[in-house]
Amino acid sequence: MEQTFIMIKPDGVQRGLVGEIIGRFEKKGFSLKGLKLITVDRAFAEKHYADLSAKPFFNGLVEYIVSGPVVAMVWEGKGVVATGRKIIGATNPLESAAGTIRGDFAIDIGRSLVMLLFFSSLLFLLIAPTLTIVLKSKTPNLFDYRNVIHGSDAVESARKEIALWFPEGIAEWESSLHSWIYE
Ligand code: DAT
Ligand code: MG
Repeated sequence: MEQTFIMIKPDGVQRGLVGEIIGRFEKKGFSLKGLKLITVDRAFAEKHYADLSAKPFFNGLVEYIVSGPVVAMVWEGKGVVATGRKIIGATNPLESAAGTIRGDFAIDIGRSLVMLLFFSSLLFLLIAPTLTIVLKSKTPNLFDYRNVIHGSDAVESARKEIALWFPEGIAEWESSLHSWIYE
């Protein structure tokens, strides 16, 4: 049976959305196979997001993920990777549909304000880089989305992420509701 890695990000934990988010996956019929509250360090967050290391928002993203505890989970079920992404919603909280987790609970895209500041300061070419560095160190949250939750984007990345986050392995059990959910 397919598995996916789902992580409630620090803003989701701080905002008390853990129960709500777990409830959505549970009610859909997926099975919880791994669960822990964990604060990761920079090296670990960089490893998790290694594919995005060249992106301009990478540093802000890493800062965000290490800024507080996250809830790491493994969910199992038929098509759980793709369906999990649908339950989560689009990456940009301004575009995620109502009814999805991001669509219902996230707003901020942050970056636009920084881009505005950056381009207006292009006029002052010399101070722009300094300004960006200062701004970045003072307000890392302006550089990436506050979008509450992460979900693997493919079966293969799910496998890698589960191995990274749960080196100790995950629970082996089957829900007794199985025959009520699958034909
Ligand atoms: P997703 O989390 O939907 O899989 P992703 O893997 O492309 O999206 O990016 C990982 C995270 O990085 C995403 O949840 C929020 C942040 N991010 C992505 N694109 C961004 C952008 N254009 N500006 C700021 N943050 C971004
Ligand atoms: Mg992704």
